[in-house]
Amino acid sequence: MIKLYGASVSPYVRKVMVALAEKALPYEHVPVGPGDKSAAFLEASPLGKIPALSDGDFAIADSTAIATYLDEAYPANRLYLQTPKERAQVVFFDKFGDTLMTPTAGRIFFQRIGLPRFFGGVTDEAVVTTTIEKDLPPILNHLTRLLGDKAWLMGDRFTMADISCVCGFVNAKYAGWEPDAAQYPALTAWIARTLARPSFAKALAADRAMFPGQ
Ligand SMILES: N[C@@H](CCC(=O)N[C@@H](CS)C(=O)NCC(=O)O)C(=O)O
Repeated sequence: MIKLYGASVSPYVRKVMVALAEKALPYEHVPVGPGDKSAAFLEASPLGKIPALSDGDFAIADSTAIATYLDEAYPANRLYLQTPKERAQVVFFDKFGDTLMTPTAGRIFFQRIGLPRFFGGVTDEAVVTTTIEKDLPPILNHLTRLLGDKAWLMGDRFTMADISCVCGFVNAKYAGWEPDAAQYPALTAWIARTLARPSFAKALAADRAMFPGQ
């Protein structure tokens, strides 16, 4: 049985939850936080980061390492696609999501929710304002250009590109920010299309205890 370690509110854990659902793979969810000291988690994630996954005697951490493992081990409904060019493009978007979109939008969540709720800190709205007004627009504009008028980032195929890039928007929405629909009509329609998939609906349902009513 596949075991996924990590709290669902992490965008990187969410990414794996959505991938598992898209591939219709049954799994046990172990909702530990980063730094959990249980032996099974530390074996899968020696640095204590979430997500981590075990599948029988195999264990691995990092959302992309996990997702690429799942895509190779369980090839039905490929999320990274297969031709060299398509795969490279999905990996590009996956990294774009993980290293740019998610961490930048994540600053809003960290300032408004993570810091006060989990670290006893005080929100710095100046950081939130800079993130929204200065840091996010170039990323959103770039993503808008890359999306064009396609249904999904890779055209007519829903892939890890969409999953990875949309995961970061979710936490920002929990913290009260989402891109303006009038300014970014194609982008916001694509986010809504992505979030409407049963795989995302299932992953977001796991967050309800923390964010009731969202
Ligand atoms: N590149 C990693 C990032 C994972 C990550 O940074 N997870 C955060 C939670 S959202 C974490 O575990 N932070 C604790 C730490 O960095 O020690 C992935 O894609 O899985």
